[in-house]
Formats: sequence, structure tokens, C-alpha cells
Amino acid sequence: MKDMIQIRGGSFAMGSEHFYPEEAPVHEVEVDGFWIDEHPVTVAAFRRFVKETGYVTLAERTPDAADYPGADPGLLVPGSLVFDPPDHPVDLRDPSNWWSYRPGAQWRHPEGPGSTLHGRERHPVTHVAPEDAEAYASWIGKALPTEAEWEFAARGGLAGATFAWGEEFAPKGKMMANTWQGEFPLQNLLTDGFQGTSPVKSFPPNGYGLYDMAGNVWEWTSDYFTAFQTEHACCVPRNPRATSPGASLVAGQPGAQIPRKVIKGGSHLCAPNYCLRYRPAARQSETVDTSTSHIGFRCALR
Ligand SMILES: [Ca+2]
Ligand SMILES: [Ca+2]
Ligand SMILES: [Cu+2]
Repeated sequence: MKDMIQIRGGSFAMGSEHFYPEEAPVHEVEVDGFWIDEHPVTVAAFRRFVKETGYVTLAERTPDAADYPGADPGLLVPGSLVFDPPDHPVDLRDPSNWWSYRPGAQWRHPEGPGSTLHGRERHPVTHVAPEDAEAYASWIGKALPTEAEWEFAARGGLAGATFAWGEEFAPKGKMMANTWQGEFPLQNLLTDGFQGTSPVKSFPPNGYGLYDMAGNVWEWTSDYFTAFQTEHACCVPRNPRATSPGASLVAGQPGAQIPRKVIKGGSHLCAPNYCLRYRPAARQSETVDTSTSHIGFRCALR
């Protein structure tokens, strides 16, 4: 399979108890063998898909006012979330301090109208929602990985390790992924050489030969987001999947009526002072109507 890596099935300890609560508890999971893309889907690959099918991504369509009761009509226009760093210290609890909904932002114009993909053909495609990722995957005869498959692949055969390459963030000073160094969101030291996304395969692969599992862009999985079960289970789950949108709804949160999916791997915006999530166990929930400049995807084949 071109540009894919075959992963032999097995069981592994999923999750972590050393970082954020949503990753706990560590629990044993078994997955059957599968294939997975060796790097995130690139701009060039996504362009071929759009050229052949005429596909229009969610960010290019006008949002339906009925889905967003009370929304500012000025925001009910095609667009996407763009990283828009503040120039002064901000409250890290409020992501709206560095995310802006930018009309006209989409995969061809990652920073909004006027921005281009020039020189970024080998970068991961961004500004894709789950339905866009799924449309691409089915066009090419693949599927999105489940959360368990994604994490098993990201671990690269290293049981329980913090990072996809081991325990040390930068072994012998070598940067292993495109993350954020410095005080997010004000200061980006660029120790890894990249401010935004980077061409795929710019950093070493993990033990399975997979690139960019950590950092660069977050990656959509096929699973809806739910808390890990804390009760003792009778048996090791095999090929677990979260297929119920209802279970992912969180009352009281913004966008409470919109289902959430699991994204994995962290991005170029993940920094130790804010979001140490460039790790296989890290997981985050994102509403299915979301597209941003730091989320992409890769495909799997079963
Ligand atoms: Ca970086
Ligand atoms: Ca990634
Ligand atoms: Cu992050």
C-alpha cells in the first residue's frame, strides 16, 4: 500500500494518568491489525480529491442559521477558525483570546482571504471538518482511524512511553516534532524551526515508521468523544469504537447541542505552559462543525 504502514494488531495500555484527567484511567485495549497513512493527508493530495470530485468543504458553505440559535448574523458566513495571537498577556482559560472565526478562511486560504498555499503543497491540509475528512477517506477507499487504532499506532511499539519516541522531549537536544516552544500564545521561540504547520516528514518517524503523529496538526479520528469508563470492565475491549453522537454531548458547554469527536496528537500550537498534548495518550474533543488552521487528518485501512 503506497505511503501506508501495516500495523500488526495487539493489546496495549491506552491513556495516561500523569497529565490531564480526560486521559485517565489507563486501560487495556486490543486492536486488530490495520494499515495507516505514514503521514497526514497533504494539501497536494486533498487538491487532487477536490479537483476530481468538485467537493466543497464545510468551511466553504454558508452555516444554517437554524443550527446556531442566537448567533451573530455577521458570523453566519463561510469561514473557519484561524490562530490570531494576542499582543498582550491573556487568560489561558479562554481560547477565544487566540482563535478568530475568519470569513473566507478555508483549506486553500489557511489564514483567510489573500493567504495562499504557495510553498505548502507538502504541508498537511487544514480547515477540514470530520465530514470533509470522511469524504476524502471514502473517495480514496479508506476510512478514518478509531481513537484506539490511532493511539496504538502513535505509540510505535513503546509500551506506556510519554512521547511517541520515548521519555525525553528532546533527546540530546534533537527536536522530534513540530510543537510550540516558549510561552504560549505570546512567545514562539521556534526551536523546532516552524511557526505554523511544517511539511510532512520534517521530523523523525516513530518506531512504526509513522511521521507527524506528534504535533504539526491535530488529527480527526472516527470516534465520538466520551470519558473513559472508570468502572472495572469484565474483559479487554477489542476494537473499541464510540459511534453514538449523543454520548458526546456536554450540557452547559458552548456548542452543547453539537456532537464532538476525538482529535489526537497535538499541534504546532501545543506548548508546555498551556497544552502538553503532543503525546500518544493525549485526547481532545472538538465539535463536528469545527475546522481550524491546526487540525488535519490521516486515513486507515482495515
Ligand atoms: Ca513549531
Ligand atoms: Ca499530528
Ligand atoms: Cu494543544
